[in-house]
Formats: sequence, C-alpha cells, structure tokens
Amino acid sequence: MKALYRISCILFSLVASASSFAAHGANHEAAKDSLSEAESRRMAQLVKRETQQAWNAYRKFAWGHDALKPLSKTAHDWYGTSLLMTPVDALDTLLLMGLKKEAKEAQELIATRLNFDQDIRIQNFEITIRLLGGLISAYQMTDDARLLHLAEDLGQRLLPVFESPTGLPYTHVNLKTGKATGTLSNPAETGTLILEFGMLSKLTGKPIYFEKAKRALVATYERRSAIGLVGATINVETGAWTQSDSHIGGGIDSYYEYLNKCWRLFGDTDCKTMWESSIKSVNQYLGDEVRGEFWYGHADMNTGKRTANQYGALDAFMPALLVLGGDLERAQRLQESGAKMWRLNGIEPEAIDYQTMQISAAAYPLRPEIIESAYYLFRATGDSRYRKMGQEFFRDFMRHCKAKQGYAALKDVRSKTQEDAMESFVFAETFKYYYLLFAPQSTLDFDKVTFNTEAHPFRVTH
Ligand code: DMJ
Repeated sequence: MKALYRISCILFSLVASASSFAAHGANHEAAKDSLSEAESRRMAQLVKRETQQAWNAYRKFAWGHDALKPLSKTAHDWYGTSLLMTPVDALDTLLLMGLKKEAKEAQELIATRLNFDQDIRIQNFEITIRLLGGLISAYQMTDDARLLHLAEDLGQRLLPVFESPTGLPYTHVNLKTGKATGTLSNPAETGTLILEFGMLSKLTGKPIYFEKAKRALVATYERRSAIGLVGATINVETGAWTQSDSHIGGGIDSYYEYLNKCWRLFGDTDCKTMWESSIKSVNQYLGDEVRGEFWYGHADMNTGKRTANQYGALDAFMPALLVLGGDLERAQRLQESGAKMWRLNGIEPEAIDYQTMQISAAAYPLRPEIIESAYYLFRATGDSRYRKMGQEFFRDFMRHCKAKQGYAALKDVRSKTQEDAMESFVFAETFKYYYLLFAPQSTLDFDKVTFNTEAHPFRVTH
C-alpha cells in the first residue's frame, strides 16, 4: 500500500510538472514559479483526500474523544473527559470541502453528545477559539439551532472569567461551578475573545458577551507602554506586566490579529484606532532588516531595545495580518523569509534565530500559519507563486508528517522524528487553508468572511 502510495505521489508530481510546462510553453521561469488552474484543482482534491483519510483515522480510533494520537492509535482527552475538540474544530472544514457524510456525522455527534455541564477547569482562550468559534461558524453554515444553543451555553459558562478587578480575563474557569482562576495571563489570552463573544452577541441579541470581551481588549491596549508595545505576561488582577518581552509570536500574536479583525467584522472604530496605532509601533520596534530580508524580532516593551532575533512558525501568521492591514509590501517580504525558514529543513521549526539561521526550537506541531499567509497573499495578489509555495509546503507536510493513521507532529524537523500527537487545529486550520489556497475562489467568498484565529469563518448577517 505504502509503495503504491509513493508511486502515485511520484506520478502525481510528474503529471503536475508536465502540465505546468505545457501550460506555460517555453517560459520555463514562469512555469517554475506558478501553478496552473488545473494543477491547483488537483492539489485541492489531494488535500481533500488527505483530510478525509485523517478524519477516518480519528473516526476509527478516537471517535467521541478530543483528539487522535496517530502513532499509538489511541485517544486523548484534554481534561480527562471529552469536549469533542476534533469534531467541533473540523466541522466547518468538512462542510467547505463538501465531505457531506463526514460533516453530517460530526454534526450529529456534537448536537447529541457535547455537554458543557462538567466539573472541569478549562483554559478560556483555547476553548473560546476552538469550541465557541467552531460552534458559531458551524451554526452559520448549517442553520442547526442546536449548535447555537451549545454555543450560548458555553458562552455563559465562560463569562465568569471577566470578573477581575481590571476586566482582564482570568485564564481558566470551571465549567460547572463558574470558579475563575489563573491570574498570570498574556495579550493573546486577554485579547483574542472579541470575535467569538461578539458573534455570540450578534446571534443571540445579548450585548453582554461583546461588552465583556471588548473591555478585556481595551484593557490590554490601555496598558501598552509609552512606545506603544505590549509585554509577554500580565497580572489580570493588578494589570501590571510581569514580563516586558515584546514580539508578535505565541502569547501575543492573535491580540494584534483581533484588533484588526474586530474592525473588519464588526466595523468597530475603536478597534480600528487601536490597530492603527499598534501596528506602527510593531513595525518601528519589532520589524528588522537582515541581509536584505524582512523579519520581526523581540524587543523590550519599554525601551524598544532588541532582545532576541527570534522568528518562528507562530509568527508566520503575520503576512496574513499585514494583508488585512493593507501592507502588501511587508506581507510579501515576510512570507519570503518564512519560506526561507521552511526550506532550511524542508519543513518549518517552532523557532529560529534569523541572524544565524540556527534553530532554537525544533518541533513542528503541524502548524497552519505559513499556509494561512500563503492563502491571504494569493487572494490579495492573484499571484500563483503562492499556490506554488503551498504545493511545496503540502508535499513536505505529506512526506514528513503523514502517519499510518492521520498526521503526526514532528519532535524535531532535522531528524523528522514523529510524535504521537495530532492537534485539532490540523482540521480547523492546516487542511482548511491548504484547501482554500488551491480550491476555486467560489468555495468561500474571502471578502465576506472573517476567520477567527482558529480559521473558523464568521459572517455578520444582521
Ligand atoms: C491555533 O490554535 C491558533 O491559530 C492560535 O491563535 C495559535 N496557533 C494555533 C495553531 O498553530
């Protein structure tokens, strides 16, 4: 089977390059850098097939649980009891790909089995972006009122996190008792809530969700330094920063994303102002030019002094955000830097030092951000070099991460040793962004939706 699969991959790439050559005639250079529509459709089909196979593996070995462990073929539940993380994260992707049978079974499982009345202490950020986000987009795509009902039940159970003296949310809450805990947070956790809570307000007609999440976002912004940067950790009870390291990577990333997207989705002009002033500081103090390449590094939030030349797989969402902010030049240059990071080992590591190009964190947990950026850049420029880039990434992704059952994270991108983990965001984001990059534009109207940070597409309908 494996040999057959390899042969079909080789045949696929031979056919793909032959048709690319034919389409572009003698123009070898153009052919090398771009992908024809026909090749792109074939890539979309390949992504769809891989998604279906990974879903079948989940179905076979982890049905009803949060996630599949692809190497041991066992199941994993984050909190000892299942919150159906993979089905909720996957549902809108299955729908977008037209995997009707799979989507229907996921929808029924969620509607009949998902139960938030559980005595567990959950992380507000992850549950909001994956579950609240997934339920809302799936509701908008199916009109299944049971999904909205679940979203509202969850939203109510999460609300106690906002009851801190500053309005900055606690990191955790017990879903049954409502006890909120966890005082040390970060901008991503305090500022990545307004799309999901705001949509819940729109859909239920109850303003409280939007108001609480907006207060948390503004409270984060108000604590920016004199030079307009935020730090890495903040105490939600005192509002004091406990780490002044500033960057655009994990722990801060989606705070900036939501400043922009809250304006895009809700037309909120406060968010527009906060976004415009924040991105100026980010570009001024975190943007970096090295060897003619553009990167973002780390700096002290108070002095602006460079503290590390670190960039990684999570930072690679930034070209997409720059596209939304209208800065195509930086977006394109940064994506080239990200591709250079990817090509160091034929798949991207968690982090590198971009001065020395040495790896500082070697894992690859199947992250989507660089594909997300390729998709946004393709939509913004129409330049099929981004599809070509996506084709290269997808082939590497298949080559190194495909397991006998599903896809497996890598412990180390140098040795390509696989790890027994397949995060639910592989379905929500990684497969989805690959598919949307290659599929016809009519699959989803990019201009009419706003993706939450877990790639769940939202629309404001009223
Ligand atoms: C996702 O859960 C979200 O995109 C989050 O904002 C950070 N990144 C992971 C996937 O890499």
